[in-house]
Amino acid sequence: MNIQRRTVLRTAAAASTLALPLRHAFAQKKPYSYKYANNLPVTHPMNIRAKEMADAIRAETQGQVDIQIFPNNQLGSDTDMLSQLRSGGVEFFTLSGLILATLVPAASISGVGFAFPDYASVWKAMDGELGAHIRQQIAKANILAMDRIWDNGFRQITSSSKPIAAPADLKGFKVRVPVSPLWTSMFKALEAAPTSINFAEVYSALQTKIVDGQENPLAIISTAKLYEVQKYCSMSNHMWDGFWFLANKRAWDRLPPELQVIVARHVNAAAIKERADVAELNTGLQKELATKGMQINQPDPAAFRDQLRKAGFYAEWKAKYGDEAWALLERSVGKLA
Ligand code: X2X
Repeated sequence: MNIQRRTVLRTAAAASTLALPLRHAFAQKKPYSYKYANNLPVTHPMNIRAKEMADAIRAETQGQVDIQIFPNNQLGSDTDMLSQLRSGGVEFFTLSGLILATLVPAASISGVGFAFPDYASVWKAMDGELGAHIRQQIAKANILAMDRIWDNGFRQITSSSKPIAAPADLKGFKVRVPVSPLWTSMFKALEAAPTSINFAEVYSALQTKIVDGQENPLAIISTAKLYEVQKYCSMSNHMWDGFWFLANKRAWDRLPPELQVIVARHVNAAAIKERADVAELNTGLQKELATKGMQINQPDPAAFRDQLRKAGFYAEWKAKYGDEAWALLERSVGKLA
């Protein structure tokens, strides 16, 4: 070994010893490496806005909060991800209030069939008293729900066997519903044959004909390519659905208050942008899905709503949620039952 090389090696060794305390200080400046998991394809507006949001948070906190996104059920089904959120295996998770109701029963009230006539009434309720009521109930389960719920959308029924034009078409119809008591109850009241399946399994359940149909907003029917395994799409608008952006409470409390403020601001801002994206997507998607071969029909929602009323659906769920919560819902949408 020549002298020059030895000198270089010695210098390098000295430098790395000196660098140790420095490296430690740097590591302390980036202690919050958090995971955010969700069930949607990367092309869905939720993941597009979430990526921008994570980038903005990283930039504004100078790398102190680094959120890694795990889309598309990479970490498991909604049921798995909910347990991971509770144990701290993931720090953030977006979940439909209706599925969260398996843990926090009050959280499904926003999904009562045909409750919301339009987006104006949705945001009035969810950004107002009804949303605040739900977030309080979620907090009791040691989970923090951020202020602004993200949009999933108004749900439509798809099928591989026939269009759903009237309530009679749902009789005995084998339909996948998410894992949630309200969903099962509603489709039973419509006399369908619902099966609870996590979204992670929906494409293959449709492909292998374990079920004949499912229901989801157009943005999901499109981005999850459900049109490849479904022929008919009935614009039933039978319920509105949204995703609460949830945080593990212990992980959230580890963030210093000034970082919490930054994270919350970006998460809520991303939700507002995502809502606009989904609304815009849904207006153009009927045409696009038709060009992909789907047959789209427009059933009359009144007939389905009457069927739910006759079956005692509204009375049953009003009793479950209680008069107070039901009154909060009716204040935004008018009398339901
Ligand atoms: O599971 C579904 O159908 C989905 C993707 O819409 C929800 O997360 C509720």
